[in-house]
Amino acid sequence: MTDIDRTELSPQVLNPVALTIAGSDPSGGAGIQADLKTFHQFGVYGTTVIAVLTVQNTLRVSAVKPLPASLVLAQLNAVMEDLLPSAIKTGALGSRENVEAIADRAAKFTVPLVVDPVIMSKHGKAMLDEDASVALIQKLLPHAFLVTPNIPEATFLSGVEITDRSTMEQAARAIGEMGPQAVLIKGGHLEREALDMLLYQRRIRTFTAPKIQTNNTHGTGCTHSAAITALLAKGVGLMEAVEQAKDFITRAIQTSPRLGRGAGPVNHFTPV
Ligand code: PXL
Repeated sequence: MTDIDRTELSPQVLNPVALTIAGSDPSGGAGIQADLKTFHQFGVYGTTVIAVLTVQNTLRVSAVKPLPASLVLAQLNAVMEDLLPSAIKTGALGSRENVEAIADRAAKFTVPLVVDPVIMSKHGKAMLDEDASVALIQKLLPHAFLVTPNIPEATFLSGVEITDRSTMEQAARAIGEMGPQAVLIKGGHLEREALDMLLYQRRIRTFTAPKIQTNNTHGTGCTHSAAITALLAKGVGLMEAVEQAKDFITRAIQTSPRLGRGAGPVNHFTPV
């Protein structure tokens, strides 16, 4: 077998770059920290724009402090002029000003944008106020390639109460009308099975996994959407990316390391 001379390959091929614009979770399980660990696990070089600082651990979220939009944009400019991400995701953005500033820039992104519409933390703490949520719907979603709400977020965005496949599809189509090219509703909050539903090019596809009974699901949404973003950054097609990311997050929940005294993180060391 001949060795590949890695110096001949461009760094972009060896390590695609992904960017996350999100909130910091000092306990390391969610937000920017989860995104970076996930990008790394998929062999993707992670870059970050911090939009919100949270004070939290596995037991509680005690503060959510959005950064000024000027500072968020300055971070974004620093990354974008230099590192050329091939996929971008947003998580907790914290304020209407931040949502609008990012949406403005997203209009000019030429790579896929994954919007994880973080509105509420697992502990029920608001991560985005009403004003900012309206801006997210009206200004950011139209620039999204993919939006990845869980059931409560999909219900909030669409106004459809989701109880089964048919209402899930109704919600997905309603969110699709808001402008993203694709919608993935994640059914981890459903009772029987973790059924995710993807709407893409008007067609519905479902992805199922057994529901895992565990309290250790902190950062599941961030990790899941970061996995999809990493795969898109590597040039994997959407359907394949959604399927592979579902498999990754299922195994990451199954093997959660039981860290912390509350809702612990998923296993970011899960093999890809
Ligand atoms: O999982 C949503 C989420 C996203 N981003 C940050 C968070 C949380 C939930 O706690 O803290 C920073």
